[in-house]
Amino acid sequence: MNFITRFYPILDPACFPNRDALLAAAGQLVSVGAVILQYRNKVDDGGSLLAESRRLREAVFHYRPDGTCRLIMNDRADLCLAADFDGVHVGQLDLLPESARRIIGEKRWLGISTHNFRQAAEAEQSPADYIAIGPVFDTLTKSNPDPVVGLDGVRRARELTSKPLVAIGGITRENCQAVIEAGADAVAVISDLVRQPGKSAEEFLRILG
Ligand code: 3NM
Repeated sequence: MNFITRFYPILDPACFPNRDALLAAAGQLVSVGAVILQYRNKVDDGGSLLAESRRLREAVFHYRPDGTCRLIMNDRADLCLAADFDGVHVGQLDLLPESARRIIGEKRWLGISTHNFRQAAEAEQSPADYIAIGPVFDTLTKSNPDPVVGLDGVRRARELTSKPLVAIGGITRENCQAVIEAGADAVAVISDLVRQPGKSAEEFLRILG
């Protein structure tokens, strides 16, 4: 199966000076052609998270009223439903994929983060729709990141799974093509979008084709 796009932007409020900047970034990403967007908020309480998710959804719908940009909630299957997002992405310390699937149902997307081959092999057997592998390169964005897996890690993960494979961690416009060539279906990006989201997204989309 091919992933819907090679470019998977993630918006994390911790990377932006304020919340208006985050919403503006969402609008820019979507208006230049991003068709998936993950909201990753590791700090706020559930109520604030839900309120911001709804604003994010409105901002995205403003540019894509046809709903063709899929919104993915990080970690929280309950908020995925409450905010009417299109899917949830869980980590190794979040709900098990089976539990997340029970909450979100069959139609919404489920992604899972993996950081080594044992986890990737387990994820292959899980109800996840796609598997993320990382960190591919050094990253300053994630606190306590797992050891870097490198391009070799992407290649080995590719051999382990037939599900769509999303690579994450330290991916930039400079190295993204190599990550795709190593076997990833898509690259997930946080920090290389922050300074100029629209311009950066356009460049990713152009490079990745
Ligand atoms: N997850 P940047 S690495 C959110 O290894 C996240 O699963 C990772 O941010 C993993 O593009 C990471 O700024 C951070 O490096 C990605």
